[in-house]
Amino acid sequence: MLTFAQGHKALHQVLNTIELPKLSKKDEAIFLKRLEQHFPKLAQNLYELYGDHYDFFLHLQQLVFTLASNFSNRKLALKKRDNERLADPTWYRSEQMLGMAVYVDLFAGDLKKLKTKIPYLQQLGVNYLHLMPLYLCPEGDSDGGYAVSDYRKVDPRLGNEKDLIALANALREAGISLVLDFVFNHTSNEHQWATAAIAGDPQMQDFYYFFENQHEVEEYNQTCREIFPSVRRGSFTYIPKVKKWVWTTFNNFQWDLNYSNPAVFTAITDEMLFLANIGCEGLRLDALAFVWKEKWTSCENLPKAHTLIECFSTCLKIVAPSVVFKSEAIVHPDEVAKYIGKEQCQLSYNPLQMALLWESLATRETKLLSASLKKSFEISQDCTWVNYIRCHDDIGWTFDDDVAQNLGIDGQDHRRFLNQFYTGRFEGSFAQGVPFQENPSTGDCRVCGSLAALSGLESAVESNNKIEMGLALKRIRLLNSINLSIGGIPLIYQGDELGMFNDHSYLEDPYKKDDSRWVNRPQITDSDIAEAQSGSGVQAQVYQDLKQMVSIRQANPVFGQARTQILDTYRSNLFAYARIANNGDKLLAICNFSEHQRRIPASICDILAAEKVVDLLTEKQINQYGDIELKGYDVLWLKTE
Ligand code: OTU
Repeated sequence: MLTFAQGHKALHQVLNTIELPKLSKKDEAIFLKRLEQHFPKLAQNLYELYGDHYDFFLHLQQLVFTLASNFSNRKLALKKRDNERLADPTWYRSEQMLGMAVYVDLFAGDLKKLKTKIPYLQQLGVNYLHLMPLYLCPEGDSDGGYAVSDYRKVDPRLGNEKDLIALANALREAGISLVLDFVFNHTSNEHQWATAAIAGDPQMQDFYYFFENQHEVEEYNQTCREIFPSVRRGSFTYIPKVKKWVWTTFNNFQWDLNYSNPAVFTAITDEMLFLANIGCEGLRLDALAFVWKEKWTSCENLPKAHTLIECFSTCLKIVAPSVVFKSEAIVHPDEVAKYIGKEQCQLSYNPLQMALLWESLATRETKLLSASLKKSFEISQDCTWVNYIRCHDDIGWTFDDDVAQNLGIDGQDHRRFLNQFYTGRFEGSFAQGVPFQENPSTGDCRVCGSLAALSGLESAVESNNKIEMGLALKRIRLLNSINLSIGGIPLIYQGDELGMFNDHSYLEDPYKKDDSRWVNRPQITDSDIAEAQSGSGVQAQVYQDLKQMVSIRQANPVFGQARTQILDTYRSNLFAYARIANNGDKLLAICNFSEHQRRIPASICDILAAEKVVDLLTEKQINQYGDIELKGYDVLWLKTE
């Protein structure tokens, strides 16, 4: 272990032995101050990871140099943004926040054209835009861009580096925070590190996990989960050219980086800071659960993965403090929580809530949702959830089996039911999802499909069933209402705001046909947008409902920095929560997950302690005597006048 004082001493030894790149007097003062503040802890953490390397000090020197060069490359406008964010560190907790995730090509065509979509985003109130990976990647299958061949180059099909900078600037001027992917668990097999490794360069082979011995590979396979079992069994791919196995958690062309090598940490830090200097304000940490590996463990969520992420986060604090991390840990809720904190990720996807909203919609029961969120919703006040209903990936049925068990639910059986339900195999299901990665040995599977397809709108329209259409629209509104009000950044996935259906055209594409996640990655045309904005069909209804709720959210600070309390409704179909702001401002949300009318005693409003209570969605006053009545899938947003 290194003490804080030793970390501090190490900093001064480094500064005395390297020459920093030229910085202005003012910048040098800022940089040195930030080093003083953050480096000792960084050195302590790095020592925990790499202290047994004989050349540890050399790596510290290289790291400080990398930090300084990236700081000197940082544009004035971004340094200004750094200061603004340092003065308002929890900006992401504001009620104004509304996110959208889009593929550049599917949403706009290319980066230049995406600029012309800014007014559309603004009309909806979007001020956080996650662009799916847009870096150079293999031409055929690239896992939707998650196999990066060069972090500094833009996929030429989308534009070039200049277009990206221009877009980042335009977004910033429009008040929209850009979020980019930091795909740091793996590179593509076409990255120059990988091609050098294939050519036999031992240093570059050390950037990945190579094994000569199949027996060793099998040992790891015994304890590691298979993520894409229909692609390949086990986690390794044989590379005949070097007669070795390489670690590939995901596809064969996605090579896991070897973070037990300190040179990899420094090299990836350099890439990360390059991305920060493009002008993004958030980095999505892709597949962060897998970044540290140890024999005879699951190689997921290991303590040193957290140390590593803290190291990256500290480097950002030194060079680009306005940039925050978003955790993409789609794992057990207790493990999700461990990535959340000022020291690691300020933002985190909320996969538990996502999965359980769908679970409640299928079962019409809210007990698992309520009990799970009671246990896991509360996180540090410095951080925030990124709430979502759908994303570009599949839905995995993540919840805590012990919480389920206490409610008499068998986790494994229940997951099987949910898969059956959402792939439309369960009788009476409204959903039209598609299975993903069915595991032949375990029978596990996950589900893909758009919001409209999974909530029954697609099948209702196909069968021209008006009643079903009405119900499906209410289900979509219900899910959106929770996403917008429960606390966190609501993140809309491209096309779901327009009620778009599944897109089966991927089956025609040889590079996509085996990956059913493409069913929920539709091309969005101008006429889709026009139809939703001014048409009169179901798509327009989805869009208008959402827009109405967004404007209510953005007009009421109680949707922002307020605590969330999950309430007991003692009604199996009802879900309720309160938002309680420090200034006493309160909101009470009540949702009916059944298609039938339900009642609840109006005394639930006591939490608001007010004489006059109004539903923000209908502007109607609530009679606080007797029962409150909710029609099928109704939502109430109750507030004091
Ligand atoms: C992520 O997802 C991305 O979101 C996927 O689109 C990528 O294919 C993948 O990484 C590889 O880059 O397994 O099914 O616990 O669940 O990181 C999606 C985290 C995934 C994993 C998640 C991964």
